[in-house]
Amino acid sequence: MKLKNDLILKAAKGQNVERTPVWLMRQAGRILPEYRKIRNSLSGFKELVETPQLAAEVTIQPVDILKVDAAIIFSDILVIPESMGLKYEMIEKKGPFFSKTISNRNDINALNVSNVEDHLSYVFEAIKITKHELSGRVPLIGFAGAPWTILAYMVEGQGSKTFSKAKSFLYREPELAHLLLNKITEITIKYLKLQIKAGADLVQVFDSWAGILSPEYYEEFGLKYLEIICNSINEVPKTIFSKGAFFALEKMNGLNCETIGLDWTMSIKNATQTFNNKTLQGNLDPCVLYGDYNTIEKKTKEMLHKFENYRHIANLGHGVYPDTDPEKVKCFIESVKSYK
Ligand code: 1CP
Repeated sequence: MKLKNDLILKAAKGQNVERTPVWLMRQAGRILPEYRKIRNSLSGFKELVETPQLAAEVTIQPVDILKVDAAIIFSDILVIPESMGLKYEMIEKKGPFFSKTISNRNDINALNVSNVEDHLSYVFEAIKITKHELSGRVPLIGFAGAPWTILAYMVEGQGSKTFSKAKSFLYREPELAHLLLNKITEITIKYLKLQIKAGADLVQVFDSWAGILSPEYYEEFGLKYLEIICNSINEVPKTIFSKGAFFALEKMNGLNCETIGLDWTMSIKNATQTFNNKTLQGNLDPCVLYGDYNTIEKKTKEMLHKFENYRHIANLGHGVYPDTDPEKVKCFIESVKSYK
């Protein structure tokens, strides 16, 4: 089906656009009362993720309500460890929890990288339904976690401020870490290709914990695998978002991807001088949306001004915080759309 609004695809490919496209990381979720209504009628987050018709419905909500220029499929990066054999629970107000974690070679050998088509069939089904129901209004973004970020959860077993268990695994067992990263990379490539086959128009890889590694370690345990993923996927434009990895931007210029996500700590001036032949995505501080309407409009326009004449997809520098007022989110989106 032909897309009626393909701004984000054009911007990703560096083609001329009549205005900057805009969407928000974590736009499908708790900021919307319409989402909470569906979510509260279910046993939990996982039931929503695993019920394709409902996952499609909450994926489309931000397109209808917020008028963003792209939808992102409602799922989580943690479906990949689960497909490999580590089941996760999503604990209310706390986050993900894995009762089984990875600590030795036997644990890694026991992981399964096949049958992702069956294990995650609910994701592909949700993508097909979403594409059908969007009927070309906006493109659909598929996604996965980056191998390092997925390893971090598989070793740590839950969210953490420092991920010191996961980081210490890299220092204590570098060979096993590479073995695990190779397995995650292999299944992630299959997973992204299946999302594209099901209808994803563009894919984003989230390396949420990139910024806790040293530059040397991020190159060895992070970028190396992002490079393999980028080189293996050529069907649609790819975005790499390495949160906190300001130290790696120069190296990331060499990745075979169209778009690089920037968080709000990264200097736009620095980034526009570092990259060539890439689109940049981001990077308003999510906390700007706690400001009043004038501040949101002013800060958004200042950001757009700094990206002027550069290939750009407007977004926040990380996911929108759950207690953000949807009216403030609309103000951000309107400010991008009305920018001249
Ligand atoms: O109660 C709820 O409804 C659960 C909250 C929630 C939601 C809405 C979680 C738990 N995941 C999601 C959906 C989700 N996760 C999306 C949906 C699409 C969208 O963006 O609108 C996406 C892209 C993700 C990706 C994700 N999950 C990342 C990478 C992006 C990022 O924010 O850095 C990470 C790190 C996760 C793990 C995760 N899932 C949920 C939580 C609370 C966490 C973080 C836990 C931690 O602190 O480590």
